[in-house]
Amino acid sequence: MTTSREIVGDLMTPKGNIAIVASRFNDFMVDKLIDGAKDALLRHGVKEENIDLIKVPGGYEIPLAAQAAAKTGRYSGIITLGVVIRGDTAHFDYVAGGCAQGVMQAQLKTDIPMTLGVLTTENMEQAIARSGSTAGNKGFEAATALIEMMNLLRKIHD
Ligand code: INI
Repeated sequence: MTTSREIVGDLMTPKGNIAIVASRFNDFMVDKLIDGAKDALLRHGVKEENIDLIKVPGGYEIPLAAQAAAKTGRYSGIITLGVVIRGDTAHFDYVAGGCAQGVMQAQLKTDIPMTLGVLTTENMEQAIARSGSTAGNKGFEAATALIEMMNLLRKIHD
C-alpha cells in the first residue's frame, strides 16, 4: 500500500549564506529585530561569517536591495527587517504595502526564499512590543521562518 508523503522544512542548520536586509528608519527598534534574527540564526548553527547585513534607508528600499542580493547568487535565503509606523498620511500604506509586495515579488522572481520581518504598526508602542519586549521579537520569528523555508525548498528540489 502506498502512503502519501509529507514534506516539511525542519530547523536544522541551513546550507549557504544568509543576508539580512534591514532599514535604518526607526533604527532603535530595527536594531532589536536584527539582534533577534541573528540570535535565531546562531542558535540554529549558522556561522557568523555566513551572515551579511545589508542596510537601506527605509522600508520602501528593502525589496530592491533584497532582489539585488538574491541575484548575486551568494545567498540561499534573505531576511527583511524594518519598522513602518502609521502616521497621519497615506505614506504608511505606500511604504508598508510596497515593501511587503516588493519582497514577495523579489522572492518569486529570484527563487530565493525571503521572509518578512517588517513591522507595520499603528503606533510606536506596538512596534516596541514586537521588537523584543511583550509581544516577542519578529526578527527572531522571521529568521526561524527563513530556516524552515530554506530547508523546505531543498527537500522539494531533492
Ligand atoms: N520608512 C520606514 O521604514 N518606516 C516608516 O515608518 C517610514 N515613515 O513613517 O515614513 C518610512 N519612510 C521612509 C521610506 O521608507 C523611504 O525611505 C522614503 O520614502 C524614501 O524613498
